[in-house]
Amino acid sequence: MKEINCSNNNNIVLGEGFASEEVNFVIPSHEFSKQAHVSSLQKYAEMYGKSVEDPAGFWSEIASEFYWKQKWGQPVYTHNLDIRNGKINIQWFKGGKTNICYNCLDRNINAGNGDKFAILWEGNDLGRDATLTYTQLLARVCQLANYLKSIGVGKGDAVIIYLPMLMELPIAMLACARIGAVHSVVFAGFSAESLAQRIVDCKPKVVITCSAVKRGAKTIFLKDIVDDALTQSAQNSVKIDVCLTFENESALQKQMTKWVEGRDIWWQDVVPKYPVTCDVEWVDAEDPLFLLYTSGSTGKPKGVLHTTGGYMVYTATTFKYAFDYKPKDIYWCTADCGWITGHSYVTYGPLLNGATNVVFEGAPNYPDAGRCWDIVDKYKISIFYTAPTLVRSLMREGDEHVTRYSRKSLRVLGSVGEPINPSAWRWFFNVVGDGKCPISDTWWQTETGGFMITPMPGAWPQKPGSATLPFFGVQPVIVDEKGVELEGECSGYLCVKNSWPSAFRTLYGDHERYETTYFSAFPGYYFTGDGCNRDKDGYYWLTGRVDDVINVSGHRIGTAEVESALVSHPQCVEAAVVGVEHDVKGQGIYAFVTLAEGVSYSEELRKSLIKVVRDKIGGFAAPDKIHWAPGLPKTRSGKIMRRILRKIASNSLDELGDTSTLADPTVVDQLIALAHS
Ligand code: 6R9
Repeated sequence: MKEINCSNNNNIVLGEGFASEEVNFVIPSHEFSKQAHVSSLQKYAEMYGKSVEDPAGFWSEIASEFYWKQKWGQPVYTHNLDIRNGKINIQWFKGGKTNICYNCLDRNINAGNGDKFAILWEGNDLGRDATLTYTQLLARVCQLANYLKSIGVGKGDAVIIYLPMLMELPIAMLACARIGAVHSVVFAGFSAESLAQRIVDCKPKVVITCSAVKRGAKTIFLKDIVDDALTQSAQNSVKIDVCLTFENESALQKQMTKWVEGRDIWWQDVVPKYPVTCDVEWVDAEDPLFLLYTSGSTGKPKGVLHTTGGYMVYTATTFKYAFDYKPKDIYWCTADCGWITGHSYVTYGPLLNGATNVVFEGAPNYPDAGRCWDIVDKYKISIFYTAPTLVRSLMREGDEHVTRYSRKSLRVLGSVGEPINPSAWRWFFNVVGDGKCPISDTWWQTETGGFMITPMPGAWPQKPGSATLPFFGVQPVIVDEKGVELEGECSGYLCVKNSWPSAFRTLYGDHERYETTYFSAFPGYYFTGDGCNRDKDGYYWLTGRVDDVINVSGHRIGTAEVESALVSHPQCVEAAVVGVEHDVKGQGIYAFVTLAEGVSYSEELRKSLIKVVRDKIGGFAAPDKIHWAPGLPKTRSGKIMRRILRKIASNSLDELGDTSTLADPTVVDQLIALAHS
């Protein structure tokens, strides 16, 4: 591939933050395009045209490649995305009976791929690894599925999975899917309190965890966190009868793990005793597959609910096209299954395609900054999918950590989680990919289930920093603040018109919140919460969240969640949290904190405020900066003016704007004076 400078004849309007960088096109090589699933913009345009003109026909044809116990009924989909016409509702392939675990495993085995590796597992410590073929994976899934059935878990029951990136994590997800149970994976970096909150919300029949995990040189005692969470949930009247615990012996052995007799069961003591075959529970396409909690603008995390059929068809298809996946590829996504990326593009998308999938337990910079490329060479990885924050942190360590490895197996790179700044894009492209691997910068969300705006490698030129064009069937629109759809080159709020198969169907137990959060701001559309520019070539440039959600290292954190953690500290009376630009994390967390009368600021207090956030949410949500605030800028009606706080946090004092409408304009001067204390 070559990068050509088009800045003279193609001056593209850049997204906020990228304004000083020149935009170049990166043209796919002829050899790459020739072999790609979608080899040209013209071919894409034909397929895209069909997908939006006849979504039912387009998706039915693809869905027919999967196994359905019973074919879906007509119409193929129904939806109402317009709140003015009544309840929001989306259905795809209703009446069809299928099972996603069967389609991931049995279907691929029946097609002759039983001996192909499904999972290549790489442990945290060098030299620890393991593999599972499709046949072996199915056997492990069935044993767990049988065990779960034996303790009374059945169709529609929730199961909480709090596991690190062991093979047992995708095994547990697939076992739930096999018996129609609804998994809810909680990222193993969440605190006991966050885990308890999720347990109380979805009331699982069982919690699945492990003794502990090593990440880098650190051991994290997961079972202790679960014990604490189960005590907290019992205090909220949700008692869990079974805590199935995998002994992760390299981190912590059985004898050292705290135990509650009668409730806690060792995975290794029970699961291997069960048969290696297990009948499939055929479920309706619209039966729930999983719940995944994500952060929103208000305090309580939202249980995003995905159903089976549409999610299956869409994740498989996006995986195939956006990565130009071919059966001989070896694929590695660095995301954790605790986030949506791990659901759709570690577990389901790759396995539905019969791919060989690397699952990595450890930290990507352990024992040193070359670990990723060591893994790439070890397994001859051809598709490598990661987050901009990792790219930026490795970029800082210097090229030699990359160039001392061959990486010649790589052919496609991917990025997700936040906008990738052009300089990180170029480093990823030139240094990691040796200038030959297209980068799929995939824009999507927990709510969307799969890729929405993404390059198709080989089909069209890329522009560093742009997610480029919509995937099949996706109709993005950019609206102004009044909800008026903008045409051509423009800048505004990103919405989506019409549904796509893997759209989330509701927020668990709170359909009203689903409707107000996503479908009320701009009636007739799904509102993504993201700002976006479209350039004159029709390319989309995501500019970040426009709501009160911060994106830290690709993890979504609600400002309200951090604020409520801070104010739970006995010495904090008020807190306002904003995101600020951060070199590695993309955004950092900046907290303005007002203390109780008579309490004075101290380093010790700063640490204890950070600790309270770690305890209530998890380490990844810890504020980067605490700014002591004698008062907060508020309107006369008491609303905190975050706009002003963002400017103070980013030291853009000449952009403070009009402060005269504040109830007390002097607080702004006080805050500026304290900015460097
Ligand atoms: C998949 C995932 C969703 C939010 C989303 C947006 C940001 C994700 C992006 C991106 C620009 C990309 N985001 N991918 N922004 N370019 N390629 O990350 O889901 O955790 O729900 O976050 O992440 O702001 O709204 P989720």
